[in-house]
Amino acid sequence: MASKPPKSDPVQDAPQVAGPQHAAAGLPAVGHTLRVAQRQMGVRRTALTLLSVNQKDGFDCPGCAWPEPEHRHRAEFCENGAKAVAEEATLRRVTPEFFAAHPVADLAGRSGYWLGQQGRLTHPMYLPEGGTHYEPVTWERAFDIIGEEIAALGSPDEAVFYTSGRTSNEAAFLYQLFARELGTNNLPDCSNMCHESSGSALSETIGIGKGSVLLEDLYKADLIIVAGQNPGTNHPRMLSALERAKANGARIISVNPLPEAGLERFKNPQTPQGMLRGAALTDLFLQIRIGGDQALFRLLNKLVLEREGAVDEAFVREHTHGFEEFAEAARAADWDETLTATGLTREDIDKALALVLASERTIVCWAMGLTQHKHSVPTIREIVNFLLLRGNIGRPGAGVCPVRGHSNVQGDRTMGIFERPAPAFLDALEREFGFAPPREHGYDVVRAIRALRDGEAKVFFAMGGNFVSASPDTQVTEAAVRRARLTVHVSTKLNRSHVVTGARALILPTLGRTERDVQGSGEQFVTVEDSMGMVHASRGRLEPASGHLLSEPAIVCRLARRVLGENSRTPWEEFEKDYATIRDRIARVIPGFEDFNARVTGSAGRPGGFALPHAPRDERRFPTATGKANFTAAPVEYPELPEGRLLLQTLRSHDQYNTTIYGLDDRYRGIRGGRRVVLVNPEDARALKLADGAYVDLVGEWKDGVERRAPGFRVVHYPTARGCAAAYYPETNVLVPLDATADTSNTPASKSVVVRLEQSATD
Ligand SMILES: Nc1nc2c(c(=O)[nH]1)N[C@H]1C(S)=C(S)[C@@H](COP(=O)(O)OP(=O)(O)OC[C@H]3O[C@@H](n4cnc5c(=O)[nH]c(N)nc54)[C@H](O)[C@@H]3O)O[C@H]1N2
Ligand SMILES: Nc1nc2c(c(=O)[nH]1)N[C@H]1C(S)=C(S)[C@@H](COP(=O)(O)OP(=O)(O)OC[C@H]3O[C@@H](n4cnc5c(=O)[nH]c(N)nc54)[C@H](O)[C@@H]3O)O[C@H]1N2
Ligand SMILES: [Mo]
Repeated sequence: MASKPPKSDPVQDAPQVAGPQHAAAGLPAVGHTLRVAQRQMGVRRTALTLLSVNQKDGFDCPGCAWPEPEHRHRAEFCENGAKAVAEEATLRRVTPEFFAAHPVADLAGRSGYWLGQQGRLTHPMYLPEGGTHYEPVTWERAFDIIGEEIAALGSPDEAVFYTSGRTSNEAAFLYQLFARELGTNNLPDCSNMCHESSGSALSETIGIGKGSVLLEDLYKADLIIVAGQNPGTNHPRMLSALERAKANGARIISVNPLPEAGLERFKNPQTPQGMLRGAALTDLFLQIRIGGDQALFRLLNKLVLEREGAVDEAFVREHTHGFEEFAEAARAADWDETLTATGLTREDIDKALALVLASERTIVCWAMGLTQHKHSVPTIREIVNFLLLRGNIGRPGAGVCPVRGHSNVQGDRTMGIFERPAPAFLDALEREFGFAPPREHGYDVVRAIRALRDGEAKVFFAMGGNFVSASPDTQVTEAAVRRARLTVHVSTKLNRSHVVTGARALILPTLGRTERDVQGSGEQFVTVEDSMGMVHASRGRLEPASGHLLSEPAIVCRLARRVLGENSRTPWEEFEKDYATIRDRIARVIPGFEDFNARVTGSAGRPGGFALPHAPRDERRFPTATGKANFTAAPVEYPELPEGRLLLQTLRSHDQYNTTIYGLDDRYRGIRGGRRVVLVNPEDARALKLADGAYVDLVGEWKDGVERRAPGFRVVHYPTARGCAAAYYPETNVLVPLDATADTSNTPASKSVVVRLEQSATD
């Protein structure tokens, strides 16, 4: 039996602390997985559901974007994938009766955890202007309301269309087509807060904003550097790949302010010996200060340049541009400055250098620890410099590996979810659909919030996600969203964005990945693209959570018909009926998708999907402005820390999926029963006179002089790098200033927030 959702809230946030663990996965993870899943789904549904995750005839795991190995285990899922599935396949329901019993004002006082635990949304719901409760509404009336508000806008650019990264390729393609036929490029997405810095840095330097390695490259690498990533929690299946790479002789360096259990040792739950002993993964742990990575790679580059014969000169000559300028900047790198910026020792860096020089095939993997700083783009460019120097792009076992978050965030971008679309993409849309797409760039996430705040955007529509909680500067963002005329959320589960609304609001409940999707032409499947550019099908098997749900493609088609009417020549009705007709159009618009339907269903030979082309990886061709891979030479930056302050990173616990909180434990970090904790190095804590267990307010300090405060965090003495602190997102998003973003990519700098810790009034 599935259990009932929690009644009480706020839940007792009383963290208990036991100190960090040194290994991830293994037996406790298996037991934990089954317990969590059964609580939401009951025993039978748990077994049925978990067995079809990531199988060739099953659905793509909504957990993360890590690719599926070719030889899949019968249970190709991980603890956290199972939790993501259980959240969606839960038997709990949020019905019209629930909304009748809970005024919106009451729901706005609940925690995100409580809201999410209530279950799946079952009916379209409407909050009229001045209303106190959401009321059930028909789909037709819902589309009419959106149509009315869009018609009342002064310009289509007063509407914003956000996307989270779970949306399928088919739905994403239709959604951007709809927005552009309406006349706007206002298509912000979660990527703006996530890997935008990777995309910006890579497009400029190698000519394509995606990673250049496939799974088999990891198995061939000599050296894998994992920087700013916590795969034990966020990409658990990556640990199996790292384990296999190690067995083949790879060495692993992890670069992180925190010792993360998953990277230390991995107990593979799919092998008996793995369960018992596990494999040590990290050979060298560089406990870096937050934001020190650019300085580290710059110095490594200098040291490689100084070493006779270490540079791949033929590659540099033939395939790159800008070497001289870069080399000059790198030679000027300064040891002392690097040691200050990184907090590392000379010995650490010498050891790293030895591993770098011993490796013929090097891969660098990274995630949010590198992308969410002011100087993220130059940091990632420096990693590209590092790889180019020794010819480590465009050959087996080597390359750049930004590890994506949401399971289809990369695919959504490929489908055109982007506020700054390439002219060639718009030309292709124009040819195929016979309309003139808008050419002016639209709003990204931060710009969309400013536009809402300033009254320049009035309709906010979200395809999934939890915009209000995921975005920075919570108070500013909430006030901005409340100024909208209309907010609309296509969602599976209740979240805070449904209760912080515009004058009018709609919740449109949709099918999840796990559910059967039947349309006019029969049962449908959708497609997704993983972090390594592999495209494959995803087909749900479960009965939908309610008979009133529409699929995401169906919602877009009906919305487009209602809003665009006679102005659109696009066959929306046909698209809704048969998703294969959407894929036929994708095949004609987006390079790499030729013969899409045949290749993804396997009738053209290889079953289980295909790899998108990647010129640098496949042919060492770099489609940049110079036609070569570009070395770059930005000045080294690192965060400045005033006396008595700490640099706070806002990160994920083991029991959450972004703003979805599964539970209150962070097992690998030894924290249980609460989320309001701040991890502080014991030396720093001593200097600040903060005992373990003391309660503090985190107070943000930024150049705008505005005080941003997150009250009531328990201090945990924890072995993080000196001067650094860590606390969970989204509770700490109140501290991230809207305007504190990465240069070029405009990604909120949510991993380097200067804070002071003040004793809580209640302490
Ligand atoms: N279970 C689960 N899986 C997920 C998610 C989830 O919330 N839960 N989220 C998904 C999404 S959308 C994403 S983007 C990914 C996120 O995956 P991660 O990027 O692994 O997620 P974070 O928890 O933000 O962890 C950031 C890591 O970077 C380190 N770090 C912080 N600052 C620095 C720095 O300056 N330098 C270096 N070298 N390291 C630093 C932190 O200590 C931490 O280990 O995971 C995806 N998968
Ligand atoms: N401070 C700080 N802020 C951050 C980050 C950080 O590290 N620190 N990380 C950033 C990152 S990397 C990201 S990616 C963003 C995440 O930002 P979002 O993607 O906006 O947030 P999520 O929490 O993943 O969205 C969860 C909601 O998605 C809905 N949902 C789930 N599945 C489906 C589905 O199949 N279809 C539809 N339509 N809806 C569905 C559910 O209603 C659920 O409540 O947050 C960013 N914000
Ligand atoms: Mo993300």
